[in-house]
Amino acid sequence: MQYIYITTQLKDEIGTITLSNPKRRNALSKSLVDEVIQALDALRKSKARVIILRALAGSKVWSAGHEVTELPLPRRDPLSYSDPLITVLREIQSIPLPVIAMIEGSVWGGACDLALSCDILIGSPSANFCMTPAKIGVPYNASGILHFINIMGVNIAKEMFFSAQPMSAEKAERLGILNHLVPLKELEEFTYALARQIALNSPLSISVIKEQIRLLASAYPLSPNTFERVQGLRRLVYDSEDYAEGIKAFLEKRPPEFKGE
Ligand code: YXS
Repeated sequence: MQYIYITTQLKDEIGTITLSNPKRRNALSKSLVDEVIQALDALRKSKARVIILRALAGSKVWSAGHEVTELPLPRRDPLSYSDPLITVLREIQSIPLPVIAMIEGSVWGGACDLALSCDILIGSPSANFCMTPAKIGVPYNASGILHFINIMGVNIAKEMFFSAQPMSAEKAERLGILNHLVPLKELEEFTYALARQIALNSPLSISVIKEQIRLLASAYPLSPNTFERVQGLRRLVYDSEDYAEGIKAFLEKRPPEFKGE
Protein backbone atom coordinates (compact mmCIF):
# COMPACT_ATOMS: atom_id res chain seq x y z
CA MET A 1 0.00 0.00 0.00
CA GLN A 2 1.46 3.35 -1.09
CA TYR A 3 0.75 6.11 1.42
CA ILE A 4 1.14 9.87 0.90
CA TYR A 5 0.56 11.40 4.37
CA ILE A 6 1.91 8.63 6.61
CA THR A 7 4.51 5.91 6.58
CA THR A 8 4.14 2.50 8.18
CA GLN A 9 6.55 -0.20 9.30
CA LEU A 10 6.24 -3.64 10.90
CA LYS A 11 9.26 -5.09 12.72
CA ASP A 12 9.35 -7.81 15.40
CA GLU A 13 5.52 -7.75 15.60
CA ILE A 14 5.60 -4.01 16.42
CA GLY A 15 3.86 -1.76 13.92
CA THR A 16 4.69 1.92 13.53
CA ILE A 17 2.46 4.53 11.88
CA THR A 18 4.27 7.85 11.36
CA LEU A 19 2.23 10.97 10.62
CA SER A 20 4.21 12.51 7.77
CA ASN A 21 2.48 15.66 6.51
CA PRO A 22 4.64 18.30 8.23
CA LYS A 23 3.70 21.14 5.91
CA ARG A 24 0.14 20.89 7.22
CA ARG A 25 1.42 20.10 10.72
CA ASN A 26 -0.19 16.64 10.38
CA ALA A 27 -3.66 18.20 10.36
CA LEU A 28 -6.19 15.36 10.49
CA SER A 29 -7.65 15.68 7.01
CA LYS A 30 -9.90 12.97 5.61
CA SER A 31 -7.05 11.84 3.33
CA LEU A 32 -4.56 11.48 6.18
CA VAL A 33 -7.11 9.84 8.47
CA ASP A 34 -8.17 7.35 5.78
CA GLU A 35 -4.53 6.31 5.43
CA VAL A 36 -4.18 5.84 9.20
CA ILE A 37 -7.31 3.66 9.23
CA GLN A 38 -5.98 1.57 6.33
CA ALA A 39 -2.60 1.20 8.04
CA LEU A 40 -4.20 0.12 11.34
CA ASP A 41 -6.16 -2.56 9.49
CA ALA A 42 -3.15 -3.75 7.49
CA LEU A 43 -0.94 -3.98 10.59
CA ARG A 44 -3.67 -5.85 12.50
CA LYS A 45 -3.97 -8.32 9.59
CA SER A 46 -0.16 -8.68 9.57
CA LYS A 47 -0.38 -9.85 13.20
CA ALA A 48 1.20 -6.79 14.79
CA ARG A 49 1.11 -7.20 18.58
CA VAL A 50 1.47 -3.46 19.30
CA ILE A 51 1.16 -0.33 17.13
CA ILE A 52 3.04 2.90 17.79
CA LEU A 53 1.49 6.13 16.45
CA ARG A 54 4.08 8.90 16.09
CA ALA A 55 5.11 11.93 14.06
CA LEU A 56 8.41 12.38 12.21
CA ALA A 57 11.44 12.73 14.48
CA GLY A 58 12.11 16.40 15.19
CA SER A 59 8.46 17.43 14.83
CA LYS A 60 7.52 20.61 16.69
CA VAL A 61 3.85 19.66 16.16
CA TRP A 62 2.62 16.07 16.62
CA SER A 63 -0.70 17.03 15.01
CA ALA A 64 -2.57 20.31 14.58
CA GLY A 65 -5.95 18.62 14.99
CA HIS A 66 -8.92 18.50 12.64
CA GLU A 67 -8.28 19.97 9.19
CA VAL A 68 -10.21 23.18 9.71
CA THR A 69 -10.97 23.64 6.03
CA GLU A 70 -12.90 20.36 6.20
CA LEU A 71 -15.16 21.48 9.05
CA PRO A 72 -18.66 21.67 7.62
CA LEU A 73 -20.47 24.98 7.11
CA PRO A 74 -22.93 26.05 9.81
CA ARG A 75 -26.09 24.00 10.34
CA ARG A 76 -24.23 20.70 9.99
CA ASP A 77 -22.79 18.72 12.90
CA PRO A 78 -19.00 19.34 12.72
CA LEU A 79 -18.04 16.18 14.61
CA SER A 80 -20.72 13.71 13.62
CA TYR A 81 -20.41 9.96 14.02
CA SER A 82 -19.14 9.57 10.45
CA ASP A 83 -16.65 12.46 10.61
CA PRO A 84 -13.19 11.10 9.61
CA LEU A 85 -11.62 12.21 12.92
CA ILE A 86 -14.39 10.59 15.01
CA THR A 87 -14.09 7.44 12.87
CA VAL A 88 -10.36 7.03 13.49
CA LEU A 89 -10.86 7.57 17.23
CA ARG A 90 -13.29 4.63 17.24
CA GLU A 91 -10.87 2.53 15.15
CA ILE A 92 -8.03 3.07 17.62
CA GLN A 93 -10.26 2.47 20.64
CA SER A 94 -11.62 -0.78 19.20
CA ILE A 95 -8.63 -2.32 17.36
CA PRO A 96 -7.89 -5.48 19.40
CA LEU A 97 -4.28 -4.60 20.20
CA PRO A 98 -2.51 -1.85 22.16
CA VAL A 99 -1.81 1.43 20.37
CA ILE A 100 0.91 3.58 21.95
CA ALA A 101 1.00 7.33 21.17
CA MET A 102 4.64 8.41 21.04
CA ILE A 103 4.38 12.18 21.30
CA GLU A 104 7.06 14.67 20.29
CA GLY A 105 5.66 18.16 19.69
CA SER A 106 2.42 19.95 20.42
CA VAL A 107 -1.01 18.34 20.14
CA TRP A 108 -4.06 20.41 19.16
CA GLY A 109 -7.82 20.01 19.24
CA GLY A 110 -9.07 16.71 17.87
CA ALA A 111 -5.49 15.41 17.89
CA CYS A 112 -5.69 15.48 21.71
CA ASP A 113 -8.62 13.08 21.42
CA LEU A 114 -6.61 11.02 18.93
CA ALA A 115 -3.70 10.75 21.39
CA LEU A 116 -6.08 10.03 24.28
CA SER A 117 -7.77 7.32 22.21
CA CYS A 118 -4.48 5.47 22.22
CA ASP A 119 -3.99 3.03 25.08
CA ILE A 120 -0.69 4.40 26.37
CA LEU A 121 0.79 7.88 25.89
CA ILE A 122 4.52 8.48 26.08
CA GLY A 123 5.75 12.03 25.56
CA SER A 124 8.87 14.13 25.45
CA PRO A 125 8.97 17.53 27.23
CA SER A 126 7.66 19.22 24.05
CA ALA A 127 4.44 17.16 24.21
CA ASN A 128 1.88 19.77 25.27
CA PHE A 129 -1.88 19.47 24.76
CA CYS A 130 -4.28 22.22 23.74
CA MET A 131 -8.04 21.64 23.47
CA THR A 132 -9.44 24.15 20.97
CA PRO A 133 -13.23 23.77 20.45
CA ALA A 134 -14.05 26.93 22.42
CA LYS A 135 -11.38 28.85 20.50
CA ILE A 136 -13.00 27.89 17.21
CA GLY A 137 -16.62 27.82 18.36
CA VAL A 138 -17.12 24.06 17.99
CA PRO A 139 -19.49 22.21 20.40
CA TYR A 140 -17.35 19.07 20.59
CA ASN A 141 -19.25 15.83 21.15
CA ALA A 142 -20.46 13.64 24.00
CA SER A 143 -18.19 10.64 23.43
CA GLY A 144 -15.14 12.89 23.16
CA ILE A 145 -16.06 14.83 26.31
CA LEU A 146 -16.70 11.58 28.20
CA HIS A 147 -13.25 10.48 27.07
CA PHE A 148 -11.63 13.55 28.66
CA ILE A 149 -13.69 13.19 31.87
CA ASN A 150 -12.65 9.54 32.23
CA ILE A 151 -8.98 10.32 31.74
CA MET A 152 -8.48 13.59 33.61
CA GLY A 153 -11.59 14.25 35.70
CA VAL A 154 -14.26 16.93 35.30
CA ASN A 155 -12.39 19.97 36.63
CA ILE A 156 -9.28 19.53 34.49
CA ALA A 157 -11.40 18.70 31.43
CA LYS A 158 -13.46 21.88 31.98
CA GLU A 159 -10.33 24.03 32.25
CA MET A 160 -8.83 22.48 29.08
CA PHE A 161 -12.03 23.04 27.10
CA PHE A 162 -12.91 26.48 28.55
CA SER A 163 -9.43 28.05 28.43
CA ALA A 164 -8.18 26.48 25.16
CA GLN A 165 -4.70 26.95 26.67
CA PRO A 166 -1.88 24.39 26.22
CA MET A 167 -1.20 21.98 29.09
CA SER A 168 2.50 21.24 29.57
CA ALA A 169 3.93 17.74 29.28
CA GLU A 170 4.96 17.89 32.94
CA LYS A 171 1.41 18.66 34.05
CA ALA A 172 0.04 16.03 31.67
CA GLU A 173 2.28 13.44 33.27
CA ARG A 174 1.37 14.62 36.78
CA LEU A 175 -2.32 14.18 35.91
CA GLY A 176 -1.81 10.74 34.41
CA ILE A 177 -2.64 11.92 30.89
CA LEU A 178 0.88 10.95 29.84
CA ASN A 179 1.82 7.48 31.11
CA HIS A 180 5.47 8.48 30.83
CA LEU A 181 7.39 11.72 30.28
CA VAL A 182 10.89 10.98 29.05
CA PRO A 183 13.76 13.10 27.67
CA LEU A 184 13.52 13.47 23.88
CA LYS A 185 16.71 11.51 23.24
CA GLU A 186 15.26 8.51 25.17
CA LEU A 187 11.73 8.72 23.77
CA GLU A 188 12.09 6.25 20.93
CA GLU A 189 14.05 3.60 22.84
CA PHE A 190 11.76 3.87 25.88
CA THR A 191 8.64 3.51 23.70
CA TYR A 192 9.91 0.54 21.72
CA ALA A 193 11.20 -1.18 24.88
CA LEU A 194 7.71 -0.98 26.38
CA ALA A 195 6.20 -2.20 23.09
CA ARG A 196 8.58 -5.17 23.05
CA GLN A 197 7.60 -6.00 26.64
CA ILE A 198 3.89 -5.91 25.73
CA ALA A 199 4.50 -7.98 22.59
CA LEU A 200 5.80 -10.82 24.78
CA ASN A 201 2.46 -11.10 26.60
CA SER A 202 -0.74 -12.88 25.54
CA PRO A 203 -2.33 -10.97 22.65
CA LEU A 204 -5.68 -12.65 23.31
CA SER A 205 -5.70 -11.67 26.98
CA ILE A 206 -4.60 -8.12 26.15
CA SER A 207 -7.25 -7.70 23.42
CA VAL A 208 -10.02 -8.87 25.75
CA ILE A 209 -8.85 -6.68 28.63
CA LYS A 210 -8.61 -3.67 26.25
CA GLU A 211 -12.20 -4.22 25.05
CA GLN A 212 -13.50 -4.72 28.61
CA ILE A 213 -11.92 -1.44 29.69
CA ARG A 214 -13.46 0.32 26.66
CA LEU A 215 -16.92 -1.05 27.40
CA LEU A 216 -16.74 -0.32 31.13
CA ALA A 217 -15.34 3.19 30.62
CA SER A 218 -18.18 4.08 28.25
CA ALA A 219 -20.88 2.31 30.30
CA TYR A 220 -22.84 5.50 30.92
CA PRO A 221 -26.53 4.77 30.17
CA LEU A 222 -27.90 7.91 28.51
CA SER A 223 -31.69 8.06 28.38
CA PRO A 224 -33.07 9.00 24.96
CA ASN A 225 -34.26 12.23 26.54
CA THR A 226 -30.75 13.05 27.80
CA PHE A 227 -29.22 12.14 24.45
CA GLU A 228 -31.69 14.37 22.63
CA ARG A 229 -30.91 17.23 25.03
CA VAL A 230 -27.18 16.81 24.32
CA GLN A 231 -27.80 16.89 20.59
CA GLY A 232 -30.09 19.91 20.90
CA LEU A 233 -27.46 21.81 22.89
CA ARG A 234 -24.78 20.96 20.31
CA ARG A 235 -27.05 22.14 17.49
CA LEU A 236 -27.39 25.54 19.20
CA VAL A 237 -23.63 25.89 18.75
CA TYR A 238 -23.08 24.63 15.24
CA ASP A 239 -26.14 26.59 14.02
CA SER A 240 -24.69 29.76 15.54
CA GLU A 241 -23.01 32.78 13.98
CA ASP A 242 -20.15 32.15 16.41
CA TYR A 243 -19.40 28.79 14.77
CA ALA A 244 -19.12 30.41 11.34
CA GLU A 245 -17.05 33.26 12.80
CA GLY A 246 -14.66 30.85 14.54
CA ILE A 247 -13.83 29.02 11.32
CA LYS A 248 -13.67 32.24 9.28
CA ALA A 249 -11.28 33.82 11.81
CA PHE A 250 -9.03 30.73 11.75
CA LEU A 251 -8.82 30.76 7.97
CA GLU A 252 -8.20 34.54 7.96
CA LYS A 253 -5.50 34.03 10.63
CA ARG A 254 -7.09 36.56 13.02
CA PRO A 255 -8.59 36.29 16.52
CA PRO A 256 -12.33 35.43 16.42
CA GLU A 257 -14.94 37.95 17.67
CA PHE A 258 -17.55 35.80 19.39
CA LYS A 259 -20.93 37.39 20.21
CA GLY A 260 -22.53 34.43 21.98
CA GLU A 261 -25.14 33.95 19.25
O1 YXS B 1 -0.61 29.14 5.76
P1 YXS B 1 -0.43 27.77 5.12
O2 YXS B 1 -1.28 27.52 3.91
O3 YXS B 1 1.02 27.37 4.98
O4 YXS B 1 -1.00 26.70 6.21
C1 YXS B 1 -0.49 26.71 7.53
C2 YXS B 1 -1.66 26.50 8.47
O5 YXS B 1 -2.82 27.21 8.09
C3 YXS B 1 -1.89 25.02 8.30
N1 YXS B 1 -2.59 24.43 9.43
C4 YXS B 1 -3.84 23.94 9.39
N2 YXS B 1 -4.72 23.88 8.37
C5 YXS B 1 -5.93 23.33 8.65
N3 YXS B 1 -6.28 22.83 9.86
C6 YXS B 1 -5.41 22.88 10.89
N4 YXS B 1 -5.76 22.36 12.07
C7 YXS B 1 -4.13 23.47 10.68
N5 YXS B 1 -3.04 23.71 11.45
C8 YXS B 1 -2.12 24.29 10.67
O6 YXS B 1 -0.60 24.44 8.18
C9 YXS B 1 0.32 25.43 7.67
C10 YXS B 1 1.46 25.58 8.65
O7 YXS B 1 0.89 26.10 9.82
P2 YXS B 1 1.56 27.30 10.63
O8 YXS B 1 2.24 28.23 9.69
O9 YXS B 1 0.52 27.85 11.54
O10 YXS B 1 2.68 26.50 11.47
P3 YXS B 1 3.35 26.94 12.85
O11 YXS B 1 4.45 26.00 13.06
O12 YXS B 1 3.63 28.42 12.83
O13 YXS B 1 2.23 26.72 13.94
C11 YXS B 1 1.84 25.38 14.24
C12 YXS B 1 0.50 25.46 15.01
C13 YXS B 1 -0.03 24.02 15.21
C14 YXS B 1 0.73 26.16 16.37
C15 YXS B 1 -0.49 26.28 14.16
O14 YXS B 1 -0.52 25.75 12.85
C16 YXS B 1 -1.88 26.22 14.72
O15 YXS B 1 -2.20 26.89 15.72
N6 YXS B 1 -2.74 25.37 14.07
C17 YXS B 1 -4.14 25.24 14.49
C18 YXS B 1 -4.26 24.39 15.75
C19 YXS B 1 -5.73 24.27 16.08
O16 YXS B 1 -6.39 25.23 16.49
N7 YXS B 1 -6.30 23.08 15.86
C20 YXS B 1 -7.70 22.79 16.10
C21 YXS B 1 -8.39 22.44 14.78
S1 YXS B 1 -10.12 22.24 15.03
C22 YXS B 1 -10.26 20.72 15.83
O17 YXS B 1 -9.29 20.00 16.00
C23 YXS B 1 -11.60 20.30 16.33
C24 YXS B 1 -12.71 20.69 15.44
S2 YXS B 1 -11.87 20.93 17.94
O18 YXS B 1 -11.45 22.35 17.87
O19 YXS B 1 -13.26 20.82 18.24
O20 YXS B 1 -11.03 20.19 18.80
